[in-house]
Parts: sequence; structure tokens; C-alpha cells
Amino acid sequence: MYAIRTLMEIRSAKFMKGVIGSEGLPETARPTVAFFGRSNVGKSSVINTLVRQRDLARSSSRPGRTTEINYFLVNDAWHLADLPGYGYAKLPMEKREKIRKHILWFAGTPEVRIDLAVLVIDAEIGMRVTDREALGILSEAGRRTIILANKSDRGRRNDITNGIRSIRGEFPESTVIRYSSKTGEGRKDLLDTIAGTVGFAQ
Ligand SMILES: Nc1nc2c(ncn2[C@@H]2O[C@H](COP(=O)(O)OP(=O)(O)OP(=O)(O)O)[C@@H](O)[C@H]2O)c(=O)[nH]1
Ligand SMILES: [Mg+2]
Repeated sequence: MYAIRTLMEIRSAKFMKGVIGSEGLPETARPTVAFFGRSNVGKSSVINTLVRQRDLARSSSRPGRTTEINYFLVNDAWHLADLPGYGYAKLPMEKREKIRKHILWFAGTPEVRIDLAVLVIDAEIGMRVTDREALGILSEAGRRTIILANKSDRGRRNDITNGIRSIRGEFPESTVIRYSSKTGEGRKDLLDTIAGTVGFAQ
């Protein structure tokens, strides 16, 4: 009989470390999947639904919740990195700029291991200037990047569908996944994409 493996399984996921600034980044030999996106777009929630642990990555209705780059170890084999969000308007300009620069440094520095970058956007809002900037740096650095259109449970279904279609039109080379951390839509697609990067056996 053939064993057909259709979906990667998450057997374990644990918090590893929080990193502030450029010090203390793990020197990792393991594949790393990093989540980028504007503040409050749902990066931490996406990670929680992906690993099916409600509170692994801290999520909040208050934007700016994630302030460190948080590393998690999954299946004792690969890492997830949950980044702070950029563009939180209520932060003082100086602090906002500092976070933005740090995230872009992380995205563009070859010594930082990123095997797959997941750019999380709000499906209802679409790509903003800051998202395009992050995408530009990631692609200049040669990172494999996918776009995850989160919160697709909200708004009118047609608007979401049209929004995602126009993102696909603008970025024909990119994988765009329709996602909802609330309903679990797109989880399988995201897992498959990650498995394609870190290996199905992991
Ligand atoms: N309706 C809906 N709400 C969501 C979804 N994903 C996240 N949220 C909500 O959006 C808010 C922000 O979620 P977080 O996961 O904290 O967002 P984040 O991108 O990690 O935010 P920062 O850490 O501040 O950058 C929370 O109130 C979540 O419950 C989704 O798919 N659908
Ligand atoms: Mg967060």
C-alpha cells in the first residue's frame, strides 16, 4: 500500500526566545519561517491557528502587542519567527521609525536566516505602502515570500475575492493565500507551502 502524506502535522510547538535589536538572534541551522506585516493585521493569530495553540504567540486587540522578534521551535525541527508589526500610527514617530528600520534590517540582512517570508496583509484593506516596501526588501534579498490575505472572514465576500484577485494580478509571481485565523480557512494551504520549504518529513 502507498502511504499518501497530504498534510504536514504540527506535533509540537514551543516558545524559544524573544530577541530585541540585532543581538541574540539564534544562530540556527534550522529552516525559519518569518511572519511580517502591519501592526494588528493578525500575524500572531495566524501563528496560533497554524500550530493550534491559542496562546503560543501573544495576540491582542491592542496594536503593537508584539515588540520583540519571537522565535518558536516546531516539531523540534524548524522555526517560526513572529515579528512586531510596522506602521502602528499611534506610536511616536521616532519609535515607529525604529521598529520599521529594524524589521527591514531583519528582512534584508543575509546573515539572518529566513527560508520563507510570510507577508500577512488584511484581506479587506489590501497592500499598503509599508507592505510594498517590506516586499521590495524581501525580494531584493532573494527571500522566498508569500502573501497571506488574513481576516478574509470579514467584509463582503465579493470584495475580498476581488481584492485578492487584484493582488494576484499585481504580483503574478507570488503565492497569495486567502486566510482567516477565525475560521481556519487557508490553514492547509499555508501548511503545504511551509512543508514545501522546510520539508514534508519535518
Ligand atoms: N475577524 C478576524 N479577526 C482576526 C483575525 N486574525 C486576527 N484577528 C484579530 O486581530 C487582532 C490583532 O491580532 P494579532 O494577532 O495580535 O495581530 P498582530 O499582527 O500580531 O499585531 P502586532 O503584534 O501588534 O503587530 C486581534 O484582535 C485578533 O483577534 C481573523 O482572521 N479574523
Ligand atoms: Mg503580534
